[in-house]
Amino acid sequence: MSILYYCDDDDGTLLSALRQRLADTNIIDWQDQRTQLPHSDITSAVVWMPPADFFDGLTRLREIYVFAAGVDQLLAHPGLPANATIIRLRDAGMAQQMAEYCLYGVLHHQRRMMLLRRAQREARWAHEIQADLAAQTRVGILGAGALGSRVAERLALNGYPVTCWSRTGRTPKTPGWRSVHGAETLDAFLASSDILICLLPLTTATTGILDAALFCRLPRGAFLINPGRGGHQVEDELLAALASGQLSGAMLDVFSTEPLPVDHPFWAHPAIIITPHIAARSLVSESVEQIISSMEAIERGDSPQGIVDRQRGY
Ligand code: NDP
Ligand code: OXD
Repeated sequence: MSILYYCDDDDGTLLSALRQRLADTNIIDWQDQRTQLPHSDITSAVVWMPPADFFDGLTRLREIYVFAAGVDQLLAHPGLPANATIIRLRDAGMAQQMAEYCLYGVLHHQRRMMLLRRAQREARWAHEIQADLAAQTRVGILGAGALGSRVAERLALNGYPVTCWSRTGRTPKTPGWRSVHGAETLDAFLASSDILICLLPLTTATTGILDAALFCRLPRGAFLINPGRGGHQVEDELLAALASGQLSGAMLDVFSTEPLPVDHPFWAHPAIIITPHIAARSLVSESVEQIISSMEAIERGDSPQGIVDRQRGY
């Protein structure tokens, strides 16, 4: 078996870990110009953001292992072979980091850090700025998957009332948070989200979900945390919601264009915290073990976890 490899931001660590664990397998680095690709031998690929011509000539490709949780970029790839099975990462060390990221954003808003930092810049002793109690700060999470559910668990431990909204629902395994699902629950869910976190995959159903119509269903002054995908947020409608006070602030990790262009209005906005798509990264050893156990499952004729449903888009 030969595996073709391309992971956009790998400094070599992931490739060597894969080669070490799969010592008997020919792992071909797509970027290695010295390699003559024996295209017809390649049945598997490990990828993250593969270039436009990556799939050219891979007529026998059966499985594509994605070194990420989100597969929206891959599903949009014009050369994606129609019949290959796509297997994505599940958690792989990301859930804990995502929980920390979201906890930081929630604390930032609940403890009024934006206002306190502003007062500090003015050398103003702003004793009147008081935080709400965690128990009074309702958090809504769009998505109850590997990441959303772990974020819910973490925030519930910190005393926030948390509700996750998803397509089919999820039974909480720990106390302190609840799960609702379906379009008919969305209005009530949004109306009781003082802080809204988006951890949905980007699909045709979720593109542009963070728009003016959604923002106006949140309580006035709500705070948005989006580590999902840039395609979820309608940027000018987000700016308008901040300008009107419907939203009091936002913490954004993802953008429709990444890196965020230097002249983008988000950079200088006083109520927006920008992070450069670093909320959670896949950890190498967890990811490699997960990819290998998926390969073994397929070899046994079993169905590995993390198979992407192309129709659903995640
Ligand atoms: P999962 O597939 O495990 O979970 C997705 C959740 O979204 C599920 O609860 C699913 O519901 C729900 N969902 C999907 N479509 C809809 C819809 N149309 N309406 C309502 N609910 C919907 O994904 P993960 O938790 O692993 O990851 C979520 C996303 O986080 C990724 O797709 C990626 O975009 C982003 N991400 C960002 C990172 C970063 O560093 N910024 C790092 C990693 C991921 P159901 O289960 O009922 O179908
Ligand atoms: C992912 C990501 O989807 O890093 O894993 O955004």
